[in-house]
Amino acid sequence: MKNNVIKRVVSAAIVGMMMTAPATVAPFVNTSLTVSAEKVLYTSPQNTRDVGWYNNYHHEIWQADTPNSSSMTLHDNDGGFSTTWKCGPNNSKGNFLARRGLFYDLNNPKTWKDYEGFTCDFDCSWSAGDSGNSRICIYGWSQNPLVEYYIIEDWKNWNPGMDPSSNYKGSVTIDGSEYKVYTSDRYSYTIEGNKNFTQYISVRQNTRTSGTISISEHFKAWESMGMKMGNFYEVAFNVEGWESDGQADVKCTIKEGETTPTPTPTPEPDANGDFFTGTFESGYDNWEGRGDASVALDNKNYYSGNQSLFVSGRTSEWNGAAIPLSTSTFVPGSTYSFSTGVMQMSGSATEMKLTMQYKDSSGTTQYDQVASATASNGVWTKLENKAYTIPSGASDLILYVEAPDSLTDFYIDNAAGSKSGKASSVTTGGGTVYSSNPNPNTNTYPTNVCAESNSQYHQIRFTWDKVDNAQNYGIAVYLAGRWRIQTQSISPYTTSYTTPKNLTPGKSYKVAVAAKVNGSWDVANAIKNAIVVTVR
Ligand SMILES: [Ca+2]
Repeated sequence: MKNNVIKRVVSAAIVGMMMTAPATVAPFVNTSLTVSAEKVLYTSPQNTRDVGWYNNYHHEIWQADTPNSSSMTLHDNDGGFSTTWKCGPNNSKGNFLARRGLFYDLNNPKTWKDYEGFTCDFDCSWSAGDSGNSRICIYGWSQNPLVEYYIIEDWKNWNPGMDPSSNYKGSVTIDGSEYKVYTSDRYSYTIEGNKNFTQYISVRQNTRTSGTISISEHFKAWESMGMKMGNFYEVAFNVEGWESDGQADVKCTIKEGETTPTPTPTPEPDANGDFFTGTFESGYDNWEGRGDASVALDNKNYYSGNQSLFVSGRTSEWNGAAIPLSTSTFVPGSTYSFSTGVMQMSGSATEMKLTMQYKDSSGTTQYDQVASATASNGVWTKLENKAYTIPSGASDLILYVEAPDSLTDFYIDNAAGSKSGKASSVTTGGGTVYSSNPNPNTNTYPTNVCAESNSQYHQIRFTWDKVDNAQNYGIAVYLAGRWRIQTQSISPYTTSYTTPKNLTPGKSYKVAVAAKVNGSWDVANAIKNAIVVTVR
């Protein structure tokens, strides 16, 4: 009687998987596995299942609709097993399942909460052919309500979340990855006979073949989504194939009474709140050319320090400068600040953009805008997004700078990936641009000072050439044997000064224009360049 019940469990699982599974594609070449263990189980068309207890773990191997044989070898030193299955392609509807774990049987008065948590440490090396589909997962049942559940860690070709009849319930982050959660209502064989029941399914987005599965964290998440778990029947590590051939060797320990393991420490930013910075003072800082573009260090244009990264040779708008990012540092679903200074000298303004390239959970490459700004010609410009969330399920992250409307060369400096909320060190308009500042260290006073006297208003307007890095300009007048400051608060963005009206016509003045650079006034050179002007 009990055997019949268990067979129905297996059948229900497989029926669920069969409904929308893809067709057979190609054969699979099997290879052998070597493990040491004491108990070996076989299935064949004449003997389709074997079930029982061994070393306090409950196991089952089962096959259907295949002319071939499969095997399951129970590890002696842990709760794992190895298995080799052949149930496809063969023009069959072959199904296979091998599982081993903790078994509590029907009408167990306890729920999962009474066991104070379940975890599974596992390490599974496995492969499966291109035909059919296959998966490795935590699997089990509970009653009241009647639920068949899956926590799928890795899969090939298809998973139940792809079934159009499944209901997407949301996502949850457990054990360092997003899991997408589905339910699926079914009518089939169950542990209680032919009945309506519901499948609960968590599908890991960053699939893996080893680690610790916080099983009861899924139960908790499911219940928070309204997916109730009742009387606890079973929890097992399961290897499944549908019209597939494959092999697996899983080292596995399922623990009762354990909750979430110690979480893997998330990398912390440095004392400045940065995970990476691109200063280009001593190298490329992991940035590289993207597409046909190449990168080089430049010591004439820079936002800070003495160098920037020069990007040239772009043949498409998406070419630029790129840096690969690790998902263990930039965790999908978490939020960070990304920024850089950019500068281009195409002769006109153009849009500059910071973009995240990534693969989504289905393996499709996506491009997500992080920040964008119009960069004026020859002006260091800030690209910044202080709260950018890495898309959930993303992998293969690449952050890059592009000019979507121009093939211009450009420069980047002060690039940073930082904790969420951190502001860029770049201020648009700052930094050093070579073309307008050929000799920044000696140009500390205005040259080409000119004066124009207005005879209607009896006032004088002074003009001069711009001093790069000027913080202020000032005007001094030589009166009664000494220089007197007229003003020292003229904006560095202005290169002219107009006196008050109604000065005395015919009177002459000696006037000097000075600049404040790096906190000091170069008065001596200003006086050397003083001019004499007469009021009209
Ligand atoms: Ca720099």
